[in-house]
Amino acid sequence: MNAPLENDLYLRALNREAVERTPVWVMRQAGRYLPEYKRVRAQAGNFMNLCSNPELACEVTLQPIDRFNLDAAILFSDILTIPDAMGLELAFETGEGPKFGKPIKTRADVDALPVPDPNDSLQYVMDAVSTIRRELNGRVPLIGFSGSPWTLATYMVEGGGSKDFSKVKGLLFSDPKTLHVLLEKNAQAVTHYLNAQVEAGAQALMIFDTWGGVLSPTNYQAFSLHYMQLIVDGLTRQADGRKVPVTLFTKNGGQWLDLMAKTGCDGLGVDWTMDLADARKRAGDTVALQGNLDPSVLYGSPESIRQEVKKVLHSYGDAPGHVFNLGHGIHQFVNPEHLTVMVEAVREFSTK
Ligand code: 1CP
Repeated sequence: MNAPLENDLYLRALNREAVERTPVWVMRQAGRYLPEYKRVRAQAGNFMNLCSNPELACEVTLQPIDRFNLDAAILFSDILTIPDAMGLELAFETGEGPKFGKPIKTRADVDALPVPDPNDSLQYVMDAVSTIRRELNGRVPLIGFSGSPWTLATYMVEGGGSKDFSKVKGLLFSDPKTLHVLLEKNAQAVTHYLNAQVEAGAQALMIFDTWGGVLSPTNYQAFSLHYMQLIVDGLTRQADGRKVPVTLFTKNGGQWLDLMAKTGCDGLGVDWTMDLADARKRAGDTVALQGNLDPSVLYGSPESIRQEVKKVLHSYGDAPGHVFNLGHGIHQFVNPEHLTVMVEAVREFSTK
């Protein structure tokens, strides 16, 4: 039996219920800007060892909760665990981004891809989820996550990170049918994976569509949003007698918040390129909004961080349904004490 939840501000805000203060967590809150993370990462030897060791993954998940008293924990893992489980051979070289030993090159590669059973080749992720949930002991809810089918496909086809997405866009415009087959498999894999995370103890879900914003409007709908819709339709939305809220985040997707809200998700992540008042107008009133401080604000002085936090809270206003976050992941070179300033400012300025 898991302990009852002591702090459910995050879940209530996603449900657009009134809250005493605005909950706050940070994308990439566990990571290289924290000296305590770097120590555990060095102990693990490499990034995948860290992800696949439930005790170490649990330890780094809890580090930012202990240090900053955040209102939600996020599973320490990566979106690229799924393509790795499909056989693409993920590796993280030191100082470099992710690389696949066997990227997708041909239609035959796509046809040969298995849809992984999450309780087999991804069992290590589920073990991390259940370990973290137990160790959290009800302090704050645990967010499970995955990449969107399109964002996963960009890495699978490019073979790693990319600036121009030439290979995956080349495929989109030369052989869209093959890309659709790949996206369909990714959508199935993500749906099973997220449902298994809920089964293992995740209390909320987030889908990262980091690269949806590089698509044209019609292609965004056909190649990214459509597949996120399939996932939302297939997710377990209730666990332990509580709703399991789902948040969708398309970076650079502000212009599509209305379409994203129509998927039936509970929350939308907003990056810093759109004001939250405008985001609310566009998204309508059926979803909560998460965001959206520019991550670079944390390079500024404590006083300017406080002012910028105030602006974000003010742009959202007094209505319920706001989860404070950065507009994208925290940068590697940020001083962790500046994050303390941010979190304390959110508490101070949003307390009712
Ligand atoms: O060497 C290291 O320690 C690796 C750095 C690192 C970390 C800390 C990577 C490699 N992944 C992670 C953890 C991670 N990744 C989390 C953990 C939980 C938390 O937020 O604290 C999450 C949610 C992710 C998700 C992720 N991975 C995304 C989507 C969110 C986003 O930031 O846009 C993406 C695009 C990735 C791919 C990835 N993994 C790692 C890197 C450096 C990258 C980006 C590669 C690129 O440049 O495209």
